[in-house]
Amino acid sequence: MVFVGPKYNAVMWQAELEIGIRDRELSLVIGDITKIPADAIGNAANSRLAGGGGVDGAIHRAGGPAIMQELVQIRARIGQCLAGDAVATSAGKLPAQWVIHTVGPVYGDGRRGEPAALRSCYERCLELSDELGARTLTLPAISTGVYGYPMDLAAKVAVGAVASKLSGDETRVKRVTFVLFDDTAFRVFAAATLDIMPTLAS
Ligand code: AR6
Repeated sequence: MVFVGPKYNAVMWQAELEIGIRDRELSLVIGDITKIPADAIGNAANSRLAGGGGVDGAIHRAGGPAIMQELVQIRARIGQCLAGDAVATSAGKLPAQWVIHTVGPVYGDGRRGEPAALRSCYERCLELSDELGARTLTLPAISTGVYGYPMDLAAKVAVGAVASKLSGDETRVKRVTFVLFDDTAFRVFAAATLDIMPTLAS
């Protein structure tokens, strides 16, 4: 499928969607985030930065113990990482230079600040990427697993936050890729992306 309009263009294959925003790119793929090379990889962590299951477990398993050693030092310094914030470590054996560990909100009823905290996760990942000098960033669907954020609501927040950063003047990140774990998540994120495209700067 090819979409072309005065303000945007996009190409969608069966399991990949790319859209251009200014001279940058936002893309979606289905896959395992630990296998896809990028300058920085986003991780859906917990506030104790203690590792866990889901994408966090996969990142620590694939990256090796160096990542946790750095997190222990960060924890000693800052105590905990609050929902909506993020910290960065090196990436161990992952095909990346850095892992950006962000803490998504646990979803309650959606009226306890969850959307703002989730949006902040993505914004902080972009901001830390800029501080580190990362030009490419992969991101999972934060909070949509153990933390229970409904995928359709999370997709709107995630895509909106990242597209808005890529539309702005501040970031030097060139490509952000959402790595979705299955076909359903991909379709939901693709729908959210296509929904906001008409509002984006070319
Ligand atoms: N690559 C890409 N996406 C993945 C992968 C992977 N390898 N593995 C899972 N996902 P979750 P959360 C998807 O539970 O909801 C941990 O224990 C998954 O299908 O990993 O933010 C932490 O330590 C889902 O769509 O993160 C925290 O305690 C998405 O990643 C807690 O879970 C996020 O699911 C964080 O919960």
